[in-house]
Formats: sequence, structure tokens, C-alpha cells
Amino acid sequence: MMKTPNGIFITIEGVEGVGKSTNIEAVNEYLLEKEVEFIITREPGGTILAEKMRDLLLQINADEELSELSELLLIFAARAQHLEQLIRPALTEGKWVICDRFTDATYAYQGAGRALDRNKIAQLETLVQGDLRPDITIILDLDPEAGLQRAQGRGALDRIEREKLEFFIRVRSAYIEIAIAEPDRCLVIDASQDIDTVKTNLLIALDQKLETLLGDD
Ligand code: Z5A
Repeated sequence: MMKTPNGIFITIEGVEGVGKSTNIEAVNEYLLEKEVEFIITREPGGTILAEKMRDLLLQINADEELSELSELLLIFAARAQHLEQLIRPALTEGKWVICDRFTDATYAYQGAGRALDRNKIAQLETLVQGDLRPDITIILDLDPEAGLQRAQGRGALDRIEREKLEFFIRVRSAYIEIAIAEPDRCLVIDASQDIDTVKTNLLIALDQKLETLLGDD
């Protein structure tokens, strides 16, 4: 059934514990029903080597502290690998790609969270991605305090999850700014409601967005 010459690239974003994994399951079921060919992947990670880079980024007991610039470059190194090995080939084959976080996370975490120069991120984005950008980005919006509580419920926190609340407040604001700047690409979903309500609202919004996108083809 639905098939496009190039697959559709959908990313899902939000602060820690916002429910990305939970809602990706709902997107998975939705796409299976649509009989679309798709893959689900994540960043940092998605390939064997990129997952190793993820481990380096998130490990808490490293021999030395990871500098902010190294963190940024490692994220883009993992992204370059992921794009070349998995994302671009899948899209070229007409598969849809559902990715748990992508470059908006870099603008939010490294740009707003760590206050790294936005222009440096933009330069790396162009270097690594060329003109490839997500077609649709779902931003799950939640008070970071609530998100961190949900994340804590899952067990030990990783290196980035250990940042202070103010860091995540900046991250959340950055996502909202991205959504305001790019309303055609971004869907903002209120993630503070119960799991079923969030899933339902997300799937309704995604369905409408896809209709617009595919109708434009
Ligand atoms: N990072 C970065 O800094 N720069 C970058 O460019 C990229 C990433 C790409 C790993 O990402 C880290 O990498 C991340 C940003 C950084 N920071 N940290 N740490 P990640 O996406 O793998 O890690 P995460 O943000 O911590 O996501 P997560 O652990 O996968 O959480 P989630 O998927 O958003 O949440 P969840 O597992 O679906 O839900 C969490 C819990 O809440 C779980 O028990 C659910 O049952 C529950 N939940 C979910 N929805 C609800 C609702 N609606 N109500 C109540 N409870 C709920």
C-alpha cells in the first residue's frame, strides 16, 4: 500500500522520561496497520559502532571527564555512522525511518543545555547531513521535573540524566522554540496526560500530518 520513492523520516524528541519509547511502540503498531515498510532506530546509536559511541557518551564512571566539544563531536560521529550505514540506505529503499532523537536533541542538549555555540552545531549538521532533515518531528512536551521522576523510576541515571533541573528546563524551552520556528515539521504533544491519552493524541496528530505530507507529493 502506501509507498513513496523515498521513505519518510520521522523523529521523536523530548526531555528525559517523557515517554518516547512508550509512544514509539504506538507508532510501530500504527505503521504495521498501514502496511508501511519501516525501521525503528535511535540516537545516539543505531549501528554497532554508533552504539559503542553512545556507551562512551552516557557512561558515568569514565577514566576522565568528556569535554563538551568532544561530546558534541562524538554525537555527530555517531550520527554520521548511523546515517551512512542505516538511515540513508533505508530511506533510499523507500522504507520509513522512525528515530528516537536526532539533531534537534543536539540543539536542545548541547546547544541550549550546555550553551554551546548554535552555529557550530549548524555547521556540523550541514557537514554530516547535507540537506537531509526529518520530514516530521514529534516533540513530546513535559515539565522536566515530571520527566526526571519518570526516568528515575526506571533505575540508575546516566551521565546526562545527572544534570541539574535547570539544564532540562533549558532543553525543554529549546524544543518549544524549534517547534515554533518549524511548525510544518514539528508536532507538539502534551505528554503530561495518562499514557493512553498521549498515545491517542499523538496518533491523531501524526495521521493528519502524514495526510498533509503525502497529499503534497
Ligand atoms: N542526547 C544528546 O545529549 N544529544 C543528542 O544529540 C542526542 C542525545 C541524540 C540518551 O537519549 C541521552 O542522549 C539523552 C539525551 C542525549 N539524555 N539523557 N540521559 P535517550 O533518548 O536514550 O534517553 P532518555 O531521554 O533518557 O529516554 P528514555 O530513557 O528512552 O526515556 P523515554 O523513552 O522518553 O521514556 P519511556 O521509557 O517511554 O518512559 C519513561 C517511564 O515513564 C516509563 O516507566 C513509562 O512507563 C512511563 N511513562 C511514559 N509515558 C507516561 C505517561 N504519559 N504517564 C505516566 N508515565 C509514563
